[in-house]
Amino acid sequence: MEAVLRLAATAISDRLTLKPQFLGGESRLLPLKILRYERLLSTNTTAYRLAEQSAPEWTVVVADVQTKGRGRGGNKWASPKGGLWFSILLRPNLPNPRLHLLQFLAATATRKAVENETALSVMLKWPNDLVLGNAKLGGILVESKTQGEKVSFAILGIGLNVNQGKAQLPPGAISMRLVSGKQHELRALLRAILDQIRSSFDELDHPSKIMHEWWSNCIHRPLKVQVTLPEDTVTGISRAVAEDGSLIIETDDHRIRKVNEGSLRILDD
Ligand code: BT5
Repeated sequence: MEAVLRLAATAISDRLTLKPQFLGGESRLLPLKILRYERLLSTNTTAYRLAEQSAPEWTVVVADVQTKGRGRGGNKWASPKGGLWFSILLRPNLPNPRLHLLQFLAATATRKAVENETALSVMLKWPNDLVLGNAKLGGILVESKTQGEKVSFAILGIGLNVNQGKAQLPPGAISMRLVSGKQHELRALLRAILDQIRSSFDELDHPSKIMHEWWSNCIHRPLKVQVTLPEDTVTGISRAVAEDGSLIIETDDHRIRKVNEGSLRILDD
């Protein structure tokens, strides 16, 4: 870890985003610091470490390759060259129970940015997937440190398969290049996603708007799904997402179940 952190990072831009943000009534550009590394264990780990060392909000850590990229609950995240792997350090003014909103906001922002940049139609799958066709294009991992009732900082990690070939993708995954037939520019994509996240950031004050927008682009709305929980499996029609981020499923015997974790599989075609 130490060795990785000692690798020189290249600041590719201090002020990448062009949209002015309002802060304390004064319109000004919040600086965005992007640190690019050739190789890291995980951009989330490095961003977390920087947050603990008081790095400012909107520090972005990008790596060409992650050797220990991770997903939820200890899942591995394959991160070879050709994908976009990055983490944003945020200090949102959020109570802990609202932290999930970041993930849903980021999914919508990423979906829009990818669509604008590439014309590919990306859909969302509960809870944290970006999908293209019916394969996984990317995922989001939010990690955080809390202080009392509040989020002290959050690390918003986003991984997207961009230019990898089939051999570099795990089963069930897809890259943009495999669908578009084109090589995509990672830097332009990163810029578009960061811009989109920054311009929608104020929506954190409007949970229903975030969840509504996410649900409008959900691929299993309303399809038959199976959610595997640590000690249970729930099967039924996915009917909605609640404001607390959980998925509402109508089971075969017409009962309503609310699930707030687990892996989802779509059963309908
Ligand atoms: C996720 O986890 O989907 C969140 C992935 C977040 C990755 C980013 S990259 C930047 C930042 N730094 C990190 O270390 N992480 C974040 P989850 O829902 O748990 O899905 C993980 C599962 O997706 C794995 O168990 C595999 O089945 C599958 N998978 C692994 N690598 C993949 C890839 N490159 N593309 C598509 N699916 C993959």
